[in-house]
Amino acid sequence: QQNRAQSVAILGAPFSKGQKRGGVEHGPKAIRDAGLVERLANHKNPVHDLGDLSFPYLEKDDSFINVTSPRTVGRANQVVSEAVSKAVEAGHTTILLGGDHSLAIGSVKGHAQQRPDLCLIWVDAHADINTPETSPSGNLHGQPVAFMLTELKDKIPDIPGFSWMKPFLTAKDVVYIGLRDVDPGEHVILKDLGIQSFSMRDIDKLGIQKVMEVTLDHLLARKKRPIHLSFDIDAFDPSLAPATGTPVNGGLTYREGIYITEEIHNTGLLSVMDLVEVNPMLGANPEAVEATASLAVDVITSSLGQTREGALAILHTVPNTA
Ligand code: NNH
Ligand code: MN
Ligand code: MN
Ligand code: MN
Repeated sequence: QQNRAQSVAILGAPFSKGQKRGGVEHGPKAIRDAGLVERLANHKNPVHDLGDLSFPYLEKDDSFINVTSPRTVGRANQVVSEAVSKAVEAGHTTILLGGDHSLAIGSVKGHAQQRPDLCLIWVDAHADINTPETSPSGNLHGQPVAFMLTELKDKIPDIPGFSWMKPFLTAKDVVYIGLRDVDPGEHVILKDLGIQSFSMRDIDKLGIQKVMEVTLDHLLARKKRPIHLSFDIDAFDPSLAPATGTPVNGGLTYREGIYITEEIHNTGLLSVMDLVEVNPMLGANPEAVEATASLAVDVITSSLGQTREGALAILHTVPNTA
């Protein structure tokens, strides 16, 4: 329960170069406009919105192998890494608002700088563990986990923009939840490395309660340690989260998604969270965008202790009338 008393820091990362669709750089604004800070107003600890990071855009950034914008993505992740590391060092439970999911490279790396024993829960329709060679798209938002894992060190060539980081995480420290669109190369990697993962089929079969029990047991049974939650909004069913770049049918229900974050909150070990891939330019109408951003807010507040029983800050007694 070591993080219970911690303040919260919010970091915006308006960045989109890890994939090719415009608009996801407006994710942080959409999530703030959906009332994130207001909804955390009765959090028991101070909430600091640290504003948006700014990223240098490099004019000349040729593809490497098939990887698009390697230098721009690498440099942005270096900025993210430093900011997350600083926020964690300052004692904040840190929330990174994306932006596309390539930002997780810097976020998890910066977190690991302060908490090398962290574990990673990746909630996503996709496994994001392509290597530059297996990637069907060349988009770095489909590759962040591959950059982190020591086991894949020899599969990742030296890519311009990434010389500042080395792999730092091992496969047994990662659990996936929500998968339903895994590329062929990713499938082999998940199997070879024996990564614990729960696809939507597994959730259908076991139920979300069992999935969370096994997830937390797998990561925490031997030793309590900080949790990094990397939450891609496309884990949800597109009916709930339409404003995202790569929606895939058959995703999490609202209740499954919130159950995941409630269980993570209840460990008291959430240390850093990414909420990524909200793209306000992709909803069919303003309502679709608002629904997606508002869902993102619910996921964050639930991770920070908003309960369906009513409590965020806990009122211990009912106030008397004077
Ligand atoms: N797997 C595909 C790729 O590598 C799609 C990744 N898209 C995501 N990942 N949104 O979460 O490009
Ligand atoms: Mn993702
Ligand atoms: Mn995804
Ligand atoms: Mn609580």
